[in-house]
Amino acid sequence: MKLYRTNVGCFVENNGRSYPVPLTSLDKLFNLDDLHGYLKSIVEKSDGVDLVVSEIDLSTAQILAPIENQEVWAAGVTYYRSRSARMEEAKSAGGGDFYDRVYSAERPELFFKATASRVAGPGSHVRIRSDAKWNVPEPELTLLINNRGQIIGYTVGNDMSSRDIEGENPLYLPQAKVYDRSCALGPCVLIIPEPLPATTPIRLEIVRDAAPAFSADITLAEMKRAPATLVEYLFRDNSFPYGAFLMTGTGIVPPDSFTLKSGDLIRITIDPIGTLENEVKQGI
Ligand code: DO4
Ligand code: MG
Repeated sequence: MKLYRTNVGCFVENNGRSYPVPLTSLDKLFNLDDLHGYLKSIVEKSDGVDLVVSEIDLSTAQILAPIENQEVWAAGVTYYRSRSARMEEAKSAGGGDFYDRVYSAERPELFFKATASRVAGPGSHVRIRSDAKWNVPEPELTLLINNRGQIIGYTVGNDMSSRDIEGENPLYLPQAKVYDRSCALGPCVLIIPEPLPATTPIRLEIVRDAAPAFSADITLAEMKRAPATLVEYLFRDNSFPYGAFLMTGTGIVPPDSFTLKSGDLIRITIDPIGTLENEVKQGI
């Protein structure tokens, strides 16, 4: 079941039909005892009944990022490709070794990524920071976790990153990662009681001047760490009264010669969830 946040309230979509959700606060929805059961009951109550056709429906609404008061955190170096790319970019700063060590350490890399005000929704724009020259999107499966530390859903995330700033000195990571519109989430949250299969593909496409500029795929099977372990570390001695989003790291890094430009279109698809599409802007 897919949960959408829109400019006219929340909707649940199931088998191609959408239904308004009476409880419209995500902060409340995410902490329900059984969100999946609640959404299922909305679908079941409405199915087979002649619905009063509402003027408001999902097809005409503006879809927003599925976030209210949740913090967004991110895991890093959870795929071998990310470890190698970071080691290369930090070599001249002498910091490459850290990435190799964190890849195999028991404790994962976790960092603060965004608050709702810094998150772009589907169809809106993400930003490149004005003082960065080498920038990439990072397509990441993103977990939705309730205030009890349970994974209750999944969305598509883009952890926009400035590789030149991050590579200059690992201590610059927060500046490379956290700025206005450095994060995109959406288009919905897939609320399912069971984990996504390891065969789930993540696809990144970058379109420049209406032509493909880069594309790649990976599956969750290549992730080094289990989502539940990442969540366990995030929630250790840390409370999230409204729940949290946790981006699980990127397994796709474009070649070192590639940098994003204003006007590029980033498309990230995780099949059971959907496609998150954002245009890139710099200096706006
Ligand atoms: O260690 C720096 C950030 C890593 C990251 O964001 C990722 O692997 O996705
Ligand atoms: Mg990342």
